[in-house]
Amino acid sequence: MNSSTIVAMATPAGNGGIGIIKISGTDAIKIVSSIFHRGPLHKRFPVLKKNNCFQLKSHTIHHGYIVDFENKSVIDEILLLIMLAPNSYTRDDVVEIHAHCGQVVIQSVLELVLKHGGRLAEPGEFTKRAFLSGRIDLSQAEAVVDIINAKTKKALEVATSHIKGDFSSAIELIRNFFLQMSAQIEAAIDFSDQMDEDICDLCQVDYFRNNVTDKFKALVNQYNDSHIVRDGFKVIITGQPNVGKSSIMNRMIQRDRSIVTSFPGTTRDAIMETVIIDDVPVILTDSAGIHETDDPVEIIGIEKACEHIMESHMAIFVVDATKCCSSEDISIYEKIGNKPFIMVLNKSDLAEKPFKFIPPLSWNIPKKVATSALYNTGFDQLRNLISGFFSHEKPDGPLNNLLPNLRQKLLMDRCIELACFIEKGLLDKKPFELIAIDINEIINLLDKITGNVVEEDVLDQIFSRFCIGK
Ligand SMILES: Nc1nc2c(ncn2[C@@H]2O[C@H](COP(=O)(O)OP(=O)(O)O)[C@@H](O)[C@H]2O)c(=O)[nH]1
Ligand SMILES: [Mg+2]
Repeated sequence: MNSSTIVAMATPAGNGGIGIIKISGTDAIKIVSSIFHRGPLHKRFPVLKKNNCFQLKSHTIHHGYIVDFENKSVIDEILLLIMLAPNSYTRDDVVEIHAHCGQVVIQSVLELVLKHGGRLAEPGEFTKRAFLSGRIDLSQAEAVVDIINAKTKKALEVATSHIKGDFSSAIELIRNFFLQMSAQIEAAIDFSDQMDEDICDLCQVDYFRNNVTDKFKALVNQYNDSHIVRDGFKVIITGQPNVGKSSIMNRMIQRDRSIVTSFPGTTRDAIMETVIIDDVPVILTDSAGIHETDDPVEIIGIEKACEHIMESHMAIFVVDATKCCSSEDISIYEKIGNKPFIMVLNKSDLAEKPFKFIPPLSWNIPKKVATSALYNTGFDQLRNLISGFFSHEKPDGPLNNLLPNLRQKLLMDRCIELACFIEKGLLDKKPFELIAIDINEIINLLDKITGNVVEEDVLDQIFSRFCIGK
């Protein structure tokens, strides 16, 4: 059991029907016992009485009130859910308080729990406890974030398959293969004088390739082919100030998210929104217009915009169709560098054909489209062009749910390298002692994938992606 008792709001902040406050840890029951009045309150003469929650059975729901007994004040009428260790998400005692969802109510309940010995949970700390208690493995914990973040049905399907443990089982199968192979090799080393080499049947090169190397490769290919289905395709909208970047963003997401004005330099912070195109989450970033400026805030915005260009899969390079290509457009073209991009000639409603904007002959422009963000024209074509960029990265057939995440894929890249070494070692009849070293390293990597062995900083990194209260 964990020593400290953690508390957090498990539902999103804001006003709503119900807000859930989750408490987990050794003192969870003690804490609610000192703040919970069970049952109805007499309307005219309410008698406030602490309830001994240690008597309540696991997995039961109770109606009552959260009360600050010290100040004799009732905070909210609530439902209390009790889930006793070890049959809970964290395997500790867990209590959920279902209160009304208003900022002040939730804040008051949280403060009361903190006053009675709770501590605010870190992001992902409930799931981290579920992992540390052995209830779920690491890839299942990571799938919890994926479920929360899933933007498409397919992404959700992959995440739920991971949480069921399908991915971990696939890894476990390969790990078992190595454990058996390792045992055979140990025996072969120990009894090398008495045993025929062929006794190590798992060491046949073809057998090894089918059961290990090809399986690793299939998983990594699956990542390369399909990860954008889950992780999204990042698109930056860039160009000079006032060309209509924010208007294009708003048209793409079909609502007014970015501020649009006729004043250049309005957008400073990068604004991100996701749209679904052809079942793929496309993460659009509207950024500051790139040009020469002395405004220090704008300069920071422009630096951020350039960083986003680097991080994106592709750029939408917006130019003003009514204007000639300027030295600033040329400098933006250079910043885009080798990234794939679509040239968008915006404000086409104001422009006469042929457009004034003529890109230099030296530019390599694979795709371009004329739009009017004002009159909403050209956007179906723009969406089609974007999807053309990732269609080859999308699986043709149904997506296999065994889709590793980036962390797992990078570990698997190393597994493939080692598996190829082992294959070669087996072919060249290298001493088993040498092969055993690589096998141990692979087992170690597989343990990192599932989280059987994992460093603290990796854990911190994984759980920092969570929201508070999960
Ligand atoms: N006529 C016309 N005006 C546009 C179009 N797109 C944007 N604008 C206007 O151009 C100005 C700058 O737009 P904005 O989206 O803020 O540009 P940004 O600085 O590149 O983000 C605003 O006044 C918009 O209303 C368009 O396609 N046609
Ligand atoms: Mg803007």
